[in-house]
Amino acid sequence: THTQRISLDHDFEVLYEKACEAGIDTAFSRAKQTPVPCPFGSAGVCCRHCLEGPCRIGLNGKGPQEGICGANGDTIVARNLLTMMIEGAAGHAEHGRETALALLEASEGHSDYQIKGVEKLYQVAAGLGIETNGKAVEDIGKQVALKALEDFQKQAGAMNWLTLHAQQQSIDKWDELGITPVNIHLEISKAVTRTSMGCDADPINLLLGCLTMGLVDGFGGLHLSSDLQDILFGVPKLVKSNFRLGVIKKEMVNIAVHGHVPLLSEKIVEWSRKLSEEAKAAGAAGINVVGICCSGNEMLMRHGIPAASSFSSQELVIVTGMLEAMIVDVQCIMPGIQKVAECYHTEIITTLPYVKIAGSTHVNFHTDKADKAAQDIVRKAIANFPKRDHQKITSFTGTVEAYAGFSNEQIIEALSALNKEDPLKPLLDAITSGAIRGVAAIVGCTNVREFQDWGNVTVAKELLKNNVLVVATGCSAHSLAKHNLMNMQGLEYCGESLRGVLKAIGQAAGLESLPPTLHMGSCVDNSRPADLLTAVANRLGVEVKDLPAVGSCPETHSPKALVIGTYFLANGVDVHVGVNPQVSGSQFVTDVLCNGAKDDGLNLEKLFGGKLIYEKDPVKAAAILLRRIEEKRLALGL
Ligand code: BF8
Ligand code: SF4
Repeated sequence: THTQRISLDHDFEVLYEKACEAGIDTAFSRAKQTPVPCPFGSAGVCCRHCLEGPCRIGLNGKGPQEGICGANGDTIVARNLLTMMIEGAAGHAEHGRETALALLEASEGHSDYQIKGVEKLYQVAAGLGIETNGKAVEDIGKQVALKALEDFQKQAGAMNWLTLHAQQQSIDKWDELGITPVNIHLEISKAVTRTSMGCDADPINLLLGCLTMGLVDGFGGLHLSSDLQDILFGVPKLVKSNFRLGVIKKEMVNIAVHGHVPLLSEKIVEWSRKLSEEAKAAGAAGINVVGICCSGNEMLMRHGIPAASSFSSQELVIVTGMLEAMIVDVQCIMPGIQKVAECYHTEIITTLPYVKIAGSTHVNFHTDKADKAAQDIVRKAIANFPKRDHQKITSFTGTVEAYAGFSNEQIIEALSALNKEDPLKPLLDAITSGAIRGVAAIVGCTNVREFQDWGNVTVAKELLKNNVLVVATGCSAHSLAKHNLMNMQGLEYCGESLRGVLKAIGQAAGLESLPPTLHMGSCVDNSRPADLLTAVANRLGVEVKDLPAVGSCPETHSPKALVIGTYFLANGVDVHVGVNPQVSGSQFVTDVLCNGAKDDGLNLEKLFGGKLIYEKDPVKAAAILLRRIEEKRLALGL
């Protein structure tokens, strides 16, 4: 029955049952043990910012309406929201900082990495105003890395990466509101201070602080990471690969890469290829790397590595009994993987000094010893191959083909086949003529409490049917790919005029068609749809907020998804979340975030042009998004 189902992906249902029968706990079974989340936390009214508390505001006006210090529900809800924003932005900022350091070290020649994306390097350098004439690549790389690191330490002005990517009208608006970030660490530290006991108690001011975190995340996390990764590893190009559990091969040494920062995964992929003879000597047919979460997306985008799982089913991948090692770096790694791994021969290998799991193997990773670390790890996986328990293996044969690698550079290249001088024109024509009604980015997670893939896939299909161009990133891209929305079979879900446009562009570029949805990468790669929107807006001579464009995160799980959404909100793009954003305890905060421009009082739509839409039902959500797209078309005179 439907209530027992956990995923639209049948393979995971098989594994979930297998785990339950074997008495192995996973997130899905743990979620069933606490069927109802705490109502106070869910409403955002629980405060534990000091030792007089924890305090909580009574729900529906019953019980205490202030904490001991006098903080009311509006303040507590806004402050808790900001705390989530900080957490999300900090993760992406660390990602950016590590990548910047890696670029610096590569440029200085004391690292195992080299600059592969030379063209992107020149482009970013030019945008930053760095003189490139007559300079060596390493020299330019160093200047770019230093500019990036400056965004963690400058004390005045605006972040370099913000000026590099934002529209001037937006910058003016952010300046006027006093929310433009100066440097990433400064803003995170300031935000932590303002959320602490006895500091900011003005809910409006706290919500503006959320928007600053959105900008820190968007520019210091997403754009900075994508740009520098493209410089180090090359800009993604069209690739074809596979999704679903059939990508795990019984005869191979299977290694899963899981997490976010692709520095180590790049080396794992490289050394898996180089050490395949050693795997053969151990009785395997070779080495097979598969992806989980965003490290998976990164390896898919640049190397065509197949993907095994998104966030919510990560533990179940181990239950196949065929995984020799799961290599994790940072973020969205469930601690639960270790206990599941202990029921099999799988070795969990943590790699960062600040992300360890008790009981797991730790191999310390640093850029100057990356080759050595990757070799050690791949050899550990090979050594585990003979330890498999053949009684415990469940293998799958089904895979689903998917196209990926849709960087903006790749999209523009495809469009150039239609119009060499003005590549964006065919896309603009399709939007203005109405063949494409608008653009939607379906982003973010899968969530254990949601029926996996269903929200993501349903929103996508509804939008496609109504001729909206859909791009995807993160775990939602896994959902769409697994259900044929990134291969030609899925074209049947597209409305006729959208299908016509996809075919015209695809065929000019030498394909049968573009796939129904375009995989743009990991979660930090939400910079890519943002850049696409900026390019389209600039070309049309309007602001991003004016475009018929929306973002949707149907199966939200992570604070990172919330802060990415906030970045889009600061740019005036409507953002849908399908999971409770935990602000219902304050009508005031809910109104500011979710009310329309015509409503009384101050709200996001009035200030920026877009609003937060919370709707659990994906069909209803898509209908709201379509309405918003049509409203924006009308305002543009389309
Ligand atoms: O950064 S989509 S569940 S894995 S948070 Fe996490 Fe959400 Fe997946 Fe990638 Ni993004
Ligand atoms: Fe209670 Fe105020 Fe302390 Fe929060 S900061 S726990 S509301 S006393």
